[in-house]
Amino acid sequence: TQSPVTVTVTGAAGQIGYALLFRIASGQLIDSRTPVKLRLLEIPQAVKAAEGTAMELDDCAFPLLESIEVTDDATKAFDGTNVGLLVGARPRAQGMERGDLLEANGGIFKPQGEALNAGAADDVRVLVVGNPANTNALIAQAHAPDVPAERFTAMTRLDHNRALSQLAHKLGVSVTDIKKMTIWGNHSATQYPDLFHTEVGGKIAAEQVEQSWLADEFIPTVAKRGAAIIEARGASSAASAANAAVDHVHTWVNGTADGDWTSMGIPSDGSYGVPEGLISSFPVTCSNGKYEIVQGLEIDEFSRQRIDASVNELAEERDTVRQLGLV
Ligand code: NAX
Repeated sequence: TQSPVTVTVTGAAGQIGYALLFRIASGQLIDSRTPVKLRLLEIPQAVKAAEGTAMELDDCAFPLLESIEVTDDATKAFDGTNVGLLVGARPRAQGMERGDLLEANGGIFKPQGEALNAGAADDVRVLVVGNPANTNALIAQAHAPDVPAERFTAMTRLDHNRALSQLAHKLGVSVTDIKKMTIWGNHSATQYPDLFHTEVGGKIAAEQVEQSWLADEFIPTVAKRGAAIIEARGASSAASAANAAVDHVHTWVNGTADGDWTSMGIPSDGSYGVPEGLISSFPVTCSNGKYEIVQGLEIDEFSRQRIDASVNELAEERDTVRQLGLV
């Protein structure tokens, strides 16, 4: 039989946690053969709610779910963990400056990085969902010097999936007809969804849409989709975010299809002029449990400006957390 995977979810009592845990427990994160041990990390005030979710997980009698532990202790939560899904974060309160937001999140992601460093399994993979996701991932990574840097990733898969659906609707095709979508940069309003390498029916997507649609509708719709969901639902994206987290880890572990790639926020190796070390979204292929940046793409002036704008924002965030002594 397959040895179990230990999965730690932070912010387990939150709305993404509620949509995510049942997907993981049913075997969708890795595959339908691998048993799962769940660790739910919450702050003390939310432990009771997380225990309620654990009761419901129990009541599903999932064949693959071996155990569930609920804790408010990061050291316990990350001990021996194979997959860390860092969902819990400090939301931006009204009137909060970016520096304050980054500082508040430093108080969460620094100790979680330390706990991962102390106890995580050798093969640990970390996905940061909690915003500002890229820079929170950078903070956690900085406090886990014994974990290879490339194991810290940030989620742009929701943006990627949003871009796939927007393009599919526009062209009247199925999402499965679309290959090689890319999100570049930060998971923020500056992100750049790139259609200049995306293929639909083997032809470049950017050549199948009007330039005005691409620049004035597609890019802003994808970048501002989170706000549109809040406006419509009265609450931020939850099930779609959980779905993207499952997709991200599943692809990382099981690989991308031949002739396709995905988008992941990963530590830059300097490719495409993105300063080394910044956690930025790139086009990546995955195989044998590892990801690799797709190389050799030609970047035109339109794309260059947009990638640079988002990467500059990431560099500013890094400067801010440096000044705060968080990295
Ligand atoms: P909720 O506010 O519903 O849940 C967050 C949970 O995290 C709460 O239960 C809270 O008690 C817990 N928490 C806070 N600090 C913690 C800590 N130190 N340790 C453990 N748990 C802690 O938010 P939810 O809607 O679930 O969203 C979670 C995060 O995902 C937010 O930061 C949100 O901005 C971010 N998102 C990121 C997305 C992405 O694409 N990268 C998209 C969706 C989402 O907006």
